[in-house]
Amino acid sequence: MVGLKTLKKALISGAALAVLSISAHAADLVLRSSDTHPDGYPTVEAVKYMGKLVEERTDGRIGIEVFHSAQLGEEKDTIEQTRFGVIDMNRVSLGPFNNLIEETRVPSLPYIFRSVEHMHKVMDGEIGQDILDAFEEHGLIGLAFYDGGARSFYNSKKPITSKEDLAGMKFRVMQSDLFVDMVDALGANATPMPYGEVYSSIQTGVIDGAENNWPSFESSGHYEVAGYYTLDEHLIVPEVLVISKTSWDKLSPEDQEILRQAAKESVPYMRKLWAEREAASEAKVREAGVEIISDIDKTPFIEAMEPVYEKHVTSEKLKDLVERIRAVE
Ligand code: GTR
Repeated sequence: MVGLKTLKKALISGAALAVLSISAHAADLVLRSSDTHPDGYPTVEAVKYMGKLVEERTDGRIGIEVFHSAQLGEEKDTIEQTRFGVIDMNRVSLGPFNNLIEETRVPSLPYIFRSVEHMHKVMDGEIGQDILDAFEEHGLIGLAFYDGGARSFYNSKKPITSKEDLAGMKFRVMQSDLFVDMVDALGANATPMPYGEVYSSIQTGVIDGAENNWPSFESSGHYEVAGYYTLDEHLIVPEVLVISKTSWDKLSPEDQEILRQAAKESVPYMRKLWAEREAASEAKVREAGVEIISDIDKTPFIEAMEPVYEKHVTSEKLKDLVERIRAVE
């Protein structure tokens, strides 16, 4: 259910959008797409690339404008707005979908993927398609999965070299019950909060740290306030590009196909940018003097996740998805 507050917010942003969208694009129909990341980030560039393809293939009838840097709001709010057609498109992590779409919980499970390559194989195949299909009954069409690398813990207090070191520490997680339980199971305390509040929360000591991949750790500036990064790689959560079903249903089947195809073609482009950005971000963070702890035994972390799987893999459908993912070589 959408609360009144959410609706009001959506309407206000809608009005702001109407003004914002009288902009650079000459296309007859400009689809507005949200992203929390700054301009130049691989996800932002990939959606721009998709827009270029769409514009070319529709002879300029349809374009995409990316509103980066959370200009349209934080992920949880923009997801609601996309569901109600106030925002046309959205590039988000699967995390904030976990409470809404149960299928998204499975690829968000800690240590479900053995590697990024394993994640690619799963999400590029039939399982990925099944998960994309699950968005439709929630007012969204899933277009493509992007990469979000591997997420690890960082903090402002001390080097974490084992699971025991996490005891009692306070970490921000994305707004998903699954991630709250993940951090709790490791003996730490989880604080779900929007991405945009993390920097100041670490700086003022409201939390000790957070967890993310190299590019986000770097681009958000969190590394400036959290000098210890432990590569436990507990999550390899894919990111997703969705379009509002309201916007989708207004398109002809031919144009829908053009969008689907362009989204698909933006994936290898995104992955190339991602690999470059990962390396560049790591270099920048290391140069800034952040202490990187890479020699860490992941086994106790993996073992601690058993109750998290028990609690969140609740239906036969989800159990089946877990098994299918594990069976992918
Ligand atoms: C990033 C991800 C964002 C957002 C952010 C977060 O890695 O790309 O979509 O989910 O993490 O932690 O909120």
